Amino acid sequence: MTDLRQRFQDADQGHVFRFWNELDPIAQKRLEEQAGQVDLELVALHRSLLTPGESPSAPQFHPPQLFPAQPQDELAEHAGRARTRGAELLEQGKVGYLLVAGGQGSRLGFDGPKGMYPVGPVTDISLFAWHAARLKAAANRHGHQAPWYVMTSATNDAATRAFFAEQEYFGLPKDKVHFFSQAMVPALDMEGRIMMAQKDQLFLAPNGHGGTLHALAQSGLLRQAMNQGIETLSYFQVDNPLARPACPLFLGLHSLAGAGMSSKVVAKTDPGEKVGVLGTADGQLGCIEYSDLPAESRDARDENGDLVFRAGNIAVHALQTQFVDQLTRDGLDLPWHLARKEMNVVGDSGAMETRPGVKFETFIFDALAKSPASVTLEVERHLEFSPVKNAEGSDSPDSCRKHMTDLFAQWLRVAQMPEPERDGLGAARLEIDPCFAENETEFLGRMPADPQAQERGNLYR
Ligand code: UD2
Repeated sequence: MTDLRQRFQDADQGHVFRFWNELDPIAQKRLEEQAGQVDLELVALHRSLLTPGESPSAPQFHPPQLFPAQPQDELAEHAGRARTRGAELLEQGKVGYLLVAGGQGSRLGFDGPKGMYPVGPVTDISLFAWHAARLKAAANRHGHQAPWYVMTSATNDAATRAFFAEQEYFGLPKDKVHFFSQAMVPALDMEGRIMMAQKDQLFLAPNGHGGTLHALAQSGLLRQAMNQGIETLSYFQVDNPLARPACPLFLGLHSLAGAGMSSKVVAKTDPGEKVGVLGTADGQLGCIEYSDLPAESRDARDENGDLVFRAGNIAVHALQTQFVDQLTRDGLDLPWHLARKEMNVVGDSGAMETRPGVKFETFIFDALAKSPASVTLEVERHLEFSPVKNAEGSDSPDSCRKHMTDLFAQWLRVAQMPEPERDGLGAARLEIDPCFAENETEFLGRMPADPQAQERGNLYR
């Protein structure tokens, strides 16, 4: 303890123990354990980032080469080959699924892991259950149940594991679901001092989805996956129930290109939409923050009238296990991003107060710059992207239910089935289990040969 205190003192973080004498032995132990895990060198690095250095000259941005959503001619032929290749990878057990669910979901205002949020318009099943249903559907289709790696963080790990256990792993084999937890890093005040959430607790926050790679390697799961012959990790976010992690086209394109990391994007149609876009900055592929893109680039259109910088990041990636192994072997070096926020912390007097502070995160898409080759596949937004992020408005449960309704209603229309009535927000009690059908073609294929519309209607769930 003396040694620990000394190290904090030397790092100018001794204030962390300022309430020590008020704490009971259990609280003292808790604080000691938490402090013992802090990487003070990293904290010093974070502190140095609070003082902005010389601002680098504005980088040259260029749009990435896109594989189009509607390929023609040779590209259509290539897409055909890619689909076959992707399906082979899935059948041969060379793909593992990687879900990131370590975030705090504070914008949604839901008390619990975001993956527990009910999104099924009829069944109210959770985001986790939706994803699980897709993975089950993929296993049925490709004859192989791939492992599912679920990243949590200290804020939601226990609750996530308990939910999966309580829900019996949503019908997936328990031994195919693996949890691992990302690291937490202390938030700092504007002077670079570690903030306290309680007198016996540091203010810790997950280290960003860039932390996935290191956490996966450290947990031993990366090695395990490689030993099992898994070559590609299909990465997706918990907040998007339309994500399709078992996409033969994407996996196949990625594989045929010999890429280390690839991405799916959707076309941004409104220049003002606040999403990052994929592009190159000084020749390196990455995600350019909305705020970093100069107005003339943001609004620029090509000869077809499409936005030049339209590759909206939906945070769906394919990553080679070999690539992740190489990246993490010598310590992964992703840039740190700073998020300035108002935080509820213990002040010097010991009372709770709201103070400005900074959280530190790395982002997975910064690994794109390190990939020797990469595919950027444009997909249709209404088919693959409707995240649940905010409590209301855009990217909310309401907008997601509406988008799900639009999608499923479209399949009903093509099958000449009656559509259920919509509510004032455009959503309906309409839900199609991914295990029944994941797309329009599959849906039509599953319809009885000679049904009356009414009978078909009975298939609603
Ligand atoms: C992210 C992307 C944005 C766009 C959008 C698509 C960033 C900075 N921006 O925006 O460009 O692609 O997603 O939906 O990523 N997570 C963790 N651990 C963490 C932080 C996040 O697991 O430490 C997970 C989180 O559970 C969620 C996902 O990453 O599934 C996205 O996190 P977010 O909500 O902070 O990202 P957002 O919406 O700002």
